[in-house]
Amino acid sequence: KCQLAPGAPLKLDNAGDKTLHFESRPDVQTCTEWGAPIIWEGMFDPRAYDEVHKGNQTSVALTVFAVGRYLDVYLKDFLTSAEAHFMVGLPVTYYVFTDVPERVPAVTLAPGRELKVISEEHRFRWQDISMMRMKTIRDAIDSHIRHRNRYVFCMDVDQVFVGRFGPEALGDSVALLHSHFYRRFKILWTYDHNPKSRANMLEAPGDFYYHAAVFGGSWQRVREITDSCYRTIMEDKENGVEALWHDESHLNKYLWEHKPSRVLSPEYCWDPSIGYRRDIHVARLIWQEKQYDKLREN
Ligand code: 2GW
Ligand code: MN
Repeated sequence: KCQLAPGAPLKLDNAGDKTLHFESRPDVQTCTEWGAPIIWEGMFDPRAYDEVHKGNQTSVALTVFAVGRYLDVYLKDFLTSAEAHFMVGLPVTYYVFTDVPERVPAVTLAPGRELKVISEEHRFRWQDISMMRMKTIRDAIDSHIRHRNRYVFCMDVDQVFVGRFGPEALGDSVALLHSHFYRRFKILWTYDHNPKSRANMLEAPGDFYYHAAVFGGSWQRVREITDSCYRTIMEDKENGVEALWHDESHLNKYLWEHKPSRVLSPEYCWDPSIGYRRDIHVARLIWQEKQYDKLREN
């Protein structure tokens, strides 16, 4: 629908009196069927985005969970690298949810940036640690985020920033293309197909396979996303089922029913073990290795 010739302006972001253009890229899909831009390196002018959002002092929340051993293994690198690459120059509030607040590492933050530690229980099953993030984020939006931050990003902690992750990624509701599936046939996507689960995609062809390691949007939209996913997760629990990929399955179902306004290319969460891909011009955030021997406690 809006796959344009290279160099043609694709979609406009209005930021106050300034208009920001996207360019298309010939080798990749740069727009969804419903008209949302898919952001790839080369499509935007980073300086223009920085200028507008610094001018507006756009405030961004970044939520991250570091429960149990994940804190010691991943949190420090995540936060340190975020200071170097995530929304640099903008006011950012990190919300760290953990059961071991005393072990949160000291990280030097740039002016205007702050870190809040919020207690989170250590749930017995890791699937619940992951899924119950939806409820915890919803509650934190109500108690803290909506008073401070216009936008929210919710991320896994087992990853590290290695390149710019800037305000070009901000939008009303933002979803990420999963780096393992963006070039693969739909039949390989790991949607849930259990008729008993609220996350099932039996009647839905699906648009993309989104990765739950990064999603975001305005606090209002992220509240809706997390509230809805939490409710469908709880319905599944009452029915004694669990979706194939836990919260990620529920998020994919939600995003089928409520299309994101902006989609991030896999550059925004790349798995380096995939190796070289011609269409990946930059890595911004990369997966860390799983250290299951250290991490799986149950
Ligand atoms: C998770 C799995 C096995 C053992 C421990 C944990 C665990 C996760 C934990 O002990 N402590 C903890 O804080 N977490 C948090 O949950 C942490 O923020 C982590 O990044 C997140 C998701 O777990 P993770 O990163 O091990 O799962 P992935 O990388 O396989 O994630 C995908 O699938 C998940 C559902 O199974 C989620 O949807 C996730 O968003 C996806 O990226
Ligand atoms: Mn992860």
